[in-house]
Amino acid sequence: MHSFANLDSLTYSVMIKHSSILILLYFFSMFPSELPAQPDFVPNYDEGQVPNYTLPDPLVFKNGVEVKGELEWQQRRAEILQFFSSQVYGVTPSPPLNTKSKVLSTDNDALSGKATRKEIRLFLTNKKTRPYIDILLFTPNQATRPVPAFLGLNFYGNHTVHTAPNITLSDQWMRANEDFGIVNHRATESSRGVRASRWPIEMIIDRGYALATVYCGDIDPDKNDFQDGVHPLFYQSGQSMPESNEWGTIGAWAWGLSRAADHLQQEEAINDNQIAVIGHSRLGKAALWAGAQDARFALVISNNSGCGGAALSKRAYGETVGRINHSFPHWFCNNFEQYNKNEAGLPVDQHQLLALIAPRPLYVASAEEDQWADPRGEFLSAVHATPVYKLLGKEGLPVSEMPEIDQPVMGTIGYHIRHGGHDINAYDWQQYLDFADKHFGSSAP
Ligand code: GTR
Repeated sequence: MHSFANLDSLTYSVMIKHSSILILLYFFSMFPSELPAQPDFVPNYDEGQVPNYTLPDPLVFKNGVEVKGELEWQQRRAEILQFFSSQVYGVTPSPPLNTKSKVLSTDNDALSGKATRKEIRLFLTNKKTRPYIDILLFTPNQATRPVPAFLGLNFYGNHTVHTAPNITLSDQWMRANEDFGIVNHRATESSRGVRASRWPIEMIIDRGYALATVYCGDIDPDKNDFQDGVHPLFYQSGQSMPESNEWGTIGAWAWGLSRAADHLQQEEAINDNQIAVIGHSRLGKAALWAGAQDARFALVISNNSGCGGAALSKRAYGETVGRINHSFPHWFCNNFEQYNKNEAGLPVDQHQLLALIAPRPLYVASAEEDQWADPRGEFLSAVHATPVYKLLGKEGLPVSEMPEIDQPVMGTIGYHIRHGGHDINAYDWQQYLDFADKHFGSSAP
């Protein structure tokens, strides 16, 4: 740090003259992506300031006709899905034909002999180069029949979910995080196991479940370009960016989850009718979108997914559509920008995304201190998806009042708000395991 006494007089006078600019520049350098471009955004955390809004009814067609039975729901469902596809997440292309897989490693004696750990690489083209998707899979050794599985993306590489030294260290671009041993956007040895608290693998295995995870950046690194993930595989000649209605990064992540499911269906240790998709935060948005599009996901879990995930956009509480599109311009399709500061103009809301998952079991979880993700908005979304579950003969969410902290409720839709902040931890997983037991039957050996 310079002291003023060491500066020559010219520098000193320039500094005095421009002191306000310097202070501002210093201030902006502390919050590089936050302040300069959107200085006017102040999140609302006051229930009293939530705008009046009317939620579109999932059981009424765009033309005003009411949905009365299952058949009509299928048509209405297609209408809603079409809107989310072309206006929110962007249209997903169909899978490439040449997916091939290769087992990179197998350890039959993982977790002190409790599990088998495998790494499987899914090649998406005929080449051996990226993009490819590495699946890290743990299956319980004690199982006597195929077991249900949880599948979820991770933020910083498969090697971050467990401390084992022989899990392949990702060499793909990562978000900066020196605390996690990510240096120059690449993982280092010191990042092994840094996210283990989010993946209580032993508990999952002890309960008789398999766990599969994929680094989201294998599918598309989390940055605002569309060059080094899967998007270029689908470009028309001359194209270098998705069109306004084509998939963004969340769309790609959801697609990648489906490709991982393609593989899990081939694994003999796994019951392919019992694959649950799970995700935290931005990856929770991806899990919901994957669950909405791909009915092979027999159970869907959204952990603190917030804006563009489970939370109702029209409440504009915490993170808003304008804010998320500003901070993460690559997550959604460009058409979604029409609703920046215009949530009232949205002909859908996120409860309809949840309704697309009906009648399959769905769990939405919030955290008390995670107001940015709007816990009440996440809860209300589950409430307003419930009529669709009911139409299909399922219970949906069993309550209409928000439960107390750490008091989970579990119908066909489950919900909890736990104490603490934005995270996924062992408490959350315990609820998901209980919820999966409830719907799949216990798998405990
Ligand atoms: C925040 C973002 C949220 C959420 C979160 C996360 O910065 O505003 O929508 O996705 O990141 O993924 O941890």
